[in-house]
Amino acid sequence: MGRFYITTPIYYANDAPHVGTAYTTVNADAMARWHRLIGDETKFLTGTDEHGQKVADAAAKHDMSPKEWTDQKSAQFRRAWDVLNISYDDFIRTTEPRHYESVQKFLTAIYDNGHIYKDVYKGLYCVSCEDYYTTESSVEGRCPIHASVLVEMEEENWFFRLSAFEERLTSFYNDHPNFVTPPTKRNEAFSFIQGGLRDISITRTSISWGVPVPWDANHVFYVWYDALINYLTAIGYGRDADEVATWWPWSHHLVGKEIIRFHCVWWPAMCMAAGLEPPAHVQVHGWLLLGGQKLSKTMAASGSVRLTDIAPIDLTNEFGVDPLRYYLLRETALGNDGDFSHEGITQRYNTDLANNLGNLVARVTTLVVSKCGGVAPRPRDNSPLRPGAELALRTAADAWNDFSPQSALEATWGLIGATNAYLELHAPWKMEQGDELNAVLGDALEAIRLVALLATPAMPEVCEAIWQRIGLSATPGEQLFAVSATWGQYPGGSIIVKGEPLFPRMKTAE
Ligand code: ME8
Repeated sequence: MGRFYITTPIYYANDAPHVGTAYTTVNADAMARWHRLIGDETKFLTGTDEHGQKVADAAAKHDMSPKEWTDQKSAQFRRAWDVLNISYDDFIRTTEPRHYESVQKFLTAIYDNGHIYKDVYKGLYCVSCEDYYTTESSVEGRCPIHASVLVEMEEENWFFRLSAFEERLTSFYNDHPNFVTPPTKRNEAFSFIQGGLRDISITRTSISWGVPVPWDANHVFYVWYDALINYLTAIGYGRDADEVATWWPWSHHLVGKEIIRFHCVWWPAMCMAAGLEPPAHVQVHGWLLLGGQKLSKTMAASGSVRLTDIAPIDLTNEFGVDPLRYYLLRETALGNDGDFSHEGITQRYNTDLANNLGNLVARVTTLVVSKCGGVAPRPRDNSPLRPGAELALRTAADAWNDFSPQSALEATWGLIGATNAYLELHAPWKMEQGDELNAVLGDALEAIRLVALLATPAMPEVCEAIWQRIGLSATPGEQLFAVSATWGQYPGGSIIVKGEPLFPRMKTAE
């Protein structure tokens, strides 16, 4: 047992939560839940990024002050994450006093260490990225990510001497081969460093919506510079050195692939410059892309066509919270791009949830009611299902530990498939009452108990409901995995009542 500090990017408070931001947040939540299950002391941080020109522009467009606007927007994020059953321990807003204090102390440390100087900056700026581009890195004067026209900017700014950290970053990457995962994304980050680093401007005079620079009243910090520090604010940087020492060595940042440079190059260099170790690990994920598939009726009715227009809440209304969480975790390996579609969710729902999991639970509980008088039998120590279940437990646990929810769920569904096949083989529905029938059903009940334990980080409510269905009064998410994940603990003897289907089948989209 150890510690685990997991963070999501803090989302810009200029927009509403959407499927993309839900994807990251659900993945981080499943990781946090897994680590709590294995007994790690866990801290899960998410929040909103509330400074910068993009947010100031959005507020102005809505005739609001930036503060009013971000109050409203951050509340919207909290609501969405509450609906998705996100178990965050802290929700940070970069407009909070605690953040101002940490940012000012952190950047003053870098300044005092001689890594910040003043110069004039001239360049092409993308407001959506809140980042500068060079003529070479732009695409005919447009942003390579947003395709928007870049704006020529010239400012006197404070600069961070990033170029001075090339060698230290190179050694750091060589000494910490798993600093960034998956390896393809690590190589991408490393090639940024090998390509040569330029100093970066870290303050602005053109806007006032930001954290004031303590040593120069005319400047505010550039939004990315203040934003990255949120990961330290939340563990007390500048206020509680013990808390920083408790959590920082166990830090894991989960981020989308478009912000690799900030998290895997700038951020470790900033930490080094401030006299701190870089974070322990950055896990990069790919993008969900909206394929050319038909949209659901809800989506069509709201006129949505872009992924960033799809509200997670519309999807939970249609599919339920846990099925959406399952789809987001199961469909795409973390690190790859994935396709998001209404058909995809419907298919996962009908196949994996209704046919495989739902059907298994329904079959077994119905048989216990009809053939065993509702009294659950016990599993056998030497059950033929046991070796497969033990393998699934090991494989899924390794995958969860390895930030691979897709593989963890694949292994879990492997056990569901094996249990359904075991039932087909023995056909308990044709058996008379007696030891053989009890043995088959007891084994299947134990497999169901273990499946729900393994799937609880992904589907906490459904898994709790499954344990109730099989007569267990405890909650799978509150167990200690090492204690609960051994074959044969299903006690038997409980009274089982047949319930409503866990996953009523969905109609496929016409
Ligand atoms: O970048 N697929 O905030 P942001 C998967 N404030 N993930 C997606 C996605 C998609 N189509 N679209 C967005 C910022 N995301 C900064 C971060 S951190 C110190 C500051 C997710 O609101 C993904 O995690 O633009 C991506 O990195 C994040 O949303 C960007 O959110």
